[in-house]
Amino acid sequence: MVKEEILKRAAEAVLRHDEALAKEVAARALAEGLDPVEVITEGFCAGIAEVGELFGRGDVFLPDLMLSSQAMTSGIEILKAALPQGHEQKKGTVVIGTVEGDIHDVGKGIVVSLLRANGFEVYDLGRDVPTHVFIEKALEVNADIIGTSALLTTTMSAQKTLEEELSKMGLKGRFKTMVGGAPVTQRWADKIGADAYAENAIEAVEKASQLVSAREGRAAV
Ligand code: B12
Repeated sequence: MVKEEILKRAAEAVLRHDEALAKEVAARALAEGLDPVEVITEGFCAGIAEVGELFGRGDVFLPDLMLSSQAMTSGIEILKAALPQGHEQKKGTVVIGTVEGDIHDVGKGIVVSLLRANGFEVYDLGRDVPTHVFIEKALEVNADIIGTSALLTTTMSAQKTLEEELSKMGLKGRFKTMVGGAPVTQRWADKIGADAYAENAIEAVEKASQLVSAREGRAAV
C-alpha cells in the first residue's frame, strides 16, 4: 500500500471512530517501513483535526469526539512503541503535563514520546496538573525544563500562573518553560514570558534542545 493511501486511511479511521482500522493501519505503516512520526502527524492528527472542526461547527457531538480520540490513541500507541528508546547520553530533564482543568493529553503524549526518543529524561505528570505540582516535581528532579500543555482557551491561563509562581518563588531563571497545545501561540508565549513555544512535537524537541544548549552555554561561561 502506498504512503498516501496509508495516511488517508489513518485519518479515515479517526473520522469513522474505527479502532480496529486504526490499529490495522498503524501496523501496516510499520510493516511498510513508514516513518511513525509522519503517520502520526499527517495521518491520525489530520483526522482528529477534521473531527475537531466538525465538533466546533456542531456537526458532530462529544461522544463522537471521544470515540474518535480513542481510535486515534489506539493507532498512535502502536506507532509510539516503534520510536527509538532514548540515547546513551542524557540531553536534559523535562517535567511535563497538561494544566489544571484540562484533560486533553494525546498531543502531550506525543511530545513526551518524541522527547524520550531524542534522549531527554521526561517526567510525565499526566493531565489536570495543578501549578504547584509542576514546580514541586521540577525541584525534586532538578529539571531543566517545565513543559505545559493547554488545549482549552479557558485553561491557557494556567501557563501564565506558572510563570507568575516561578517568579514569586525566585525560580524563573532556574527552570526554562515551554508551552504548547492547539490554542497556544508564540505570541501567547511571549506575552506570559515563557521561554519557548512549539507548534508540534517535532518542534518541541528542537526547542527543548535549544533551551538545554543555551543553559549549558551559560553554565560554561
Ligand atoms: C480529542 C479531543 C477531546 C478529547 C480529549 C481526549 C484526550 N485524552 O486527550 C475529549 C473528548 C475528552 C475532549 C473533551 C473536551 N473538549 Co476537546 N478536543 C479534542 C480535539 C478534537 C483534538 C485534540 C487532540 O488530541 N489533537 C491531536 C493532538 C496531536 O494535537 P495537540 O493536542 O494540539 O498537540 C500537538 C501540539 O499542540 C503540540 N503540543 C501539545 N502539547 C504540548 C505541550 C508542549 C510543552 C509543547 C511544546 C507542545 C505541545 O504538540 C502536539 C503534537 O504535535 C480538539 C480539536 C483541536 N483542534 O485541537 C478538541 C477541542 C480542544 N476540545 C474542545 C472542547 C470544548 C472540549 C470540552 C470542553 C467539550 C465538552 N463540552 O465537554 C471537553 C473539555 C474537557 C476538559 N476539561 O479538558 C474545544 C476547545 C475550544 C476552546 N476554545 O477552548 C476543541 C478545540 C474542539 C472545538 N473545535 O471546539 N476533547
